[in-house]
Amino acid sequence: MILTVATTPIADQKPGTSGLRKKVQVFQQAHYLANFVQATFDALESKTGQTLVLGGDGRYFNREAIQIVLKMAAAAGFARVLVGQGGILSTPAASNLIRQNKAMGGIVLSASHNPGGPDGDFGIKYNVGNGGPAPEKVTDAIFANTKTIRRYFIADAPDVNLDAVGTSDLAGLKVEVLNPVAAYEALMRQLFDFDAIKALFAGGFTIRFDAMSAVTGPYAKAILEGALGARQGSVVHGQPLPDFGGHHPDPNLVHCADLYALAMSPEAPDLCAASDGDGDRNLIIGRGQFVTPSDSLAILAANAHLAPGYKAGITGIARSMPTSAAADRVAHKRGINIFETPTGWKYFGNLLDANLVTLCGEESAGTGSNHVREKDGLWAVLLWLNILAVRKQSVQQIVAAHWAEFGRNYYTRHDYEEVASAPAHELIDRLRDNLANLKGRKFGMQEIAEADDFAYHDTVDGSISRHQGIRLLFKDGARIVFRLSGTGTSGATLRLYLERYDAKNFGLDAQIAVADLIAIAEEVAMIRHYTSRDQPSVIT
Ligand code: VG1
Ligand code: CO
Repeated sequence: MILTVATTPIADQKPGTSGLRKKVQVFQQAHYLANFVQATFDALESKTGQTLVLGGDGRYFNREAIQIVLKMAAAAGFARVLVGQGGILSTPAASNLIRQNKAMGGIVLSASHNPGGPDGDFGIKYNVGNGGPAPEKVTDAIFANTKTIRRYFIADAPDVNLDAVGTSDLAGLKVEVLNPVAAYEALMRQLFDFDAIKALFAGGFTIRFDAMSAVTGPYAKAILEGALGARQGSVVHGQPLPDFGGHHPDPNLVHCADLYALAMSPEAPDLCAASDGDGDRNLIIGRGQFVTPSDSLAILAANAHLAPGYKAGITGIARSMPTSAAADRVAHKRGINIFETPTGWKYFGNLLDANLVTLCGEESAGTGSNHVREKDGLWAVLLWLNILAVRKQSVQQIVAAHWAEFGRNYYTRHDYEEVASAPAHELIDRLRDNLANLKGRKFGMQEIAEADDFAYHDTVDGSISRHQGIRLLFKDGARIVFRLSGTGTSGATLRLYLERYDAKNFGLDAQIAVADLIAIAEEVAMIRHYTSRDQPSVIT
């Protein structure tokens, strides 16, 4: 039986760059999740007879949410839902299932790298038929529906058993619970030379992969330890936990401090890696060598042809605007396309679909390719492993050789997390109002050549996305970018991105290399004043 439940619009259900993210308590309010799911279903054309993919990163409230979505999918007329066993699917694995099964779309339950647990965050997003995050046109329609919603539809049926692989019926909906890893592993086998990587491990190569008690554990264990023969125990924190073991599943140098210390120690394995809550981000640290995500994108692009899946070469690279221009140097030298898009994976979808680019990346530890339409943490680790197996060099040697060939883009990001929202917006507004005066301003040896508020013109669909970040572009190619996070769940987070190119000297500490830019950023933006902080909360 299908129930019609009366409801009222619950304010502020605006999907951001990565869907809707809120505190768990917000999602636990009566009708809150159901409102958003109905608003999503109402934004879609005919669902009758269609397939939907469903899964999440296993965080607190995942199982309850899955049951609600299943019963609402039955009420909406979907024919079939593919759901990961235990309600588990990494974001890239969900993207793959949508594509392979020609599903209409998918619902991914995750707040990515945000903490989980009863006091943590929860999130939900809708992905479209190409496997990627819904474009703005769709998220705008969902938001409009959340403003007017008065009812939702839900099947009155018992919960589905999520723990047993198999097919069952839910009020006429076929629910297929499947192994979350199998199809993803098969895809990785097509892209990478598993025999070469196996031989690398057999030869004594060591890895430590920190799954951060999040979704990638089962994937990493099956592929790294199972299929590729990495030593048992190479994957740590491999069991997905609802609260991520109390940790913050963000693979950066702050939340992976232990892994970093190990990588810099005499006991360091050849490769240390980690991924985030939903498995789409990656951290790469070689023995004695941290690889910034921007450099990693450039290095992977320069070497992708060494892996079978990319042996014909890549058509181009896309990077988000705040990501360093290291990838641009590779693209220019190799004569392939390079695109600069706003922050957020959804902007890469059209470029990938049109085959204008093969690889994409963001400075925030996201890298991926045309194999799915999401960033993919484990994929990045496997591509690194394939390259290491072929080149038979260390990570450190590969990075050094890359800088010698292309020069180094010194890069750092400073985050001011959970600051007061109004003054943070004021900081950005003030810069935006001052762009004309900033252009041409001199600071010692430095001069601002261009100052703008980044706008992206999508050449595939013609859409324009404005206000994507304040950019100060200096005469010598250095750059400062200011933007506000779209994924935080309390207050505002100011992100300051700093970059300077050096063709010859590669040995500086990044903070020292951009010290003059840090001072200029403070001078023009009065960060201390507007954030009431005298230093960033996270430096990466
Ligand atoms: C952050 C990152 C951005 C990334 C987004 C989603 O956004 O900066 O690069 O696409 O998170 O990542 P923001 O607006 O907070 O800067 V995640 O791993 O959801 O999946
Ligand atoms: Co993520």
